[in-house]
Amino acid sequence: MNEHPEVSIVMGSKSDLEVMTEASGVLREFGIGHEVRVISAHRTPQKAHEFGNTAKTRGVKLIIAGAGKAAHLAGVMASLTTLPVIGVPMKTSDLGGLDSLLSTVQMPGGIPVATTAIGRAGAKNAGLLAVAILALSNEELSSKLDAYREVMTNAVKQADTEVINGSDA
Ligand code: RP5
Repeated sequence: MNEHPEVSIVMGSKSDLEVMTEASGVLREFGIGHEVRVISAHRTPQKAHEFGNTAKTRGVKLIIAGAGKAAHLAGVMASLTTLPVIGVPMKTSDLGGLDSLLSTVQMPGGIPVATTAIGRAGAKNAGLLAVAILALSNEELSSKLDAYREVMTNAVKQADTEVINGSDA
């Protein structure tokens, strides 16, 4: 948490928190100041409007919004600010997250939401996408992101070597 966060992570319900910690974990790893809030487009609409309207003046540079079912939070945020908004569709018990995905991704022209995959991978990628956007104007962050990618690439190469050598197969 941070008094002057660069990134806002908002979610429609506390039930989204466990998944959304994937995003905050990435931001923490990269040393990016962020805040985490529960604000619902449907259950607390006034709060959502106030939050979206004031994000830019508070110094926030981008918003990550996670929501499930009729997932309008990211779209509502995007309608209230010109900051980049990354939407994370939550997996749901009824429709598996397809409901959240379509509600988040199918924005009308003019109000963009950069939508990630459903659930945990999407939340993690939202964090990484936020890092990539901030890294455009931050060389140190850009180098950290390169190093992060290299570690991941090496892990896959290592796994390939292990499978080729038959140690795990
Ligand atoms: C959405 O409805 C939330 O983002 C959550 O994913 C879903 C269910 O919310 P709860 O009923 O668990 O609070 O607004």
